[in-house]
Amino acid sequence: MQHFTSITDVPNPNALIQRALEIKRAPNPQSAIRIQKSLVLLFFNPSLRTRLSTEKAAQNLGMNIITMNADAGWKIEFEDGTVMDGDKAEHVREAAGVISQYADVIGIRSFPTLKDRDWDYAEVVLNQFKKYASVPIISLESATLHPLQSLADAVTIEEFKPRPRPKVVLTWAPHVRALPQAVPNSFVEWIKTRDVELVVTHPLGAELVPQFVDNLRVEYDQRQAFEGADFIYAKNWSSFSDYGQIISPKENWMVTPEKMALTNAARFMHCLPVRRNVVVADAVLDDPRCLIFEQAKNREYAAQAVLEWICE
Ligand code: SN0
Repeated sequence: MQHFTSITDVPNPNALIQRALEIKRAPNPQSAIRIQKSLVLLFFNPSLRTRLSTEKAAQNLGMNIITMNADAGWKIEFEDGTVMDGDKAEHVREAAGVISQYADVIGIRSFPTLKDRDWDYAEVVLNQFKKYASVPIISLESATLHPLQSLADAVTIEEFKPRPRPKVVLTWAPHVRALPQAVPNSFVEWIKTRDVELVVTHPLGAELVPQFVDNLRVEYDQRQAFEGADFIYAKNWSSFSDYGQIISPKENWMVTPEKMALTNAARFMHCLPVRRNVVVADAVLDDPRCLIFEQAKNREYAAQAVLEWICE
């Protein structure tokens, strides 16, 4: 069965990027595809863009959409072979099996614990749904990846690149809370397949999982990394090695106008939500070169391209 949980599920990522751009150029053609199928979106965590853009994309395709916050249902047991005498009322075998009776496609958002690295990186929630649902699964951000975001980001870079092989810099930025590594893992996984010069910059201790960054240039000096950049993509993530811990470098890693001045008039990108004046200064976000709304808009086309492909 065809799922969408990582770029590795997609035989031709470039075709998906081009299709999203095509939908954007002609969103309502006469021949618009209508898909008479039901999509159930299940959220174990908060969402604004993912929920709205995926619902909108499904509506554009004429799909039937049912969205549910997981905490409105019974608490789900994900381990096989357990004695269910605790607080969890329903096993994922039944939950996934039942949702499959109503859904032709299931979208799931499930953030990491940031406590148990092996459990998080085993993608237990997503994989148990894959195992026990009888329909395709779409990731709405899992413990370790956020492919719908990265597809939209790839679309945005394709759309706004000022030269054939732009320099794209993924920069770690400060935050007050411990955040997942899903967005940076996924960004690297997608963008390293594009024709770009990709540089990752972060302080010591913020190293990403080696499997995603192999062969990539990692720069510990943020200013050096910014030089000549066409895109600055900022994101905080918590430590992978000291798992789930907040990283507090001595230098200030916030993206400022002064740092942006080192770039090749770079376009600023962030997946949102963003903490103003912690991750990035107001002046960078409010600058016309900032692409946050374009990224958010492209989430709709990315989701539509994925739904079309999954429902083929
Ligand atoms: C999530 C993350 O993975 O970092 C979702 C990003 C699309 N972000 C947060 O949880 C931010 C929470 C905060 O308190 O700022």
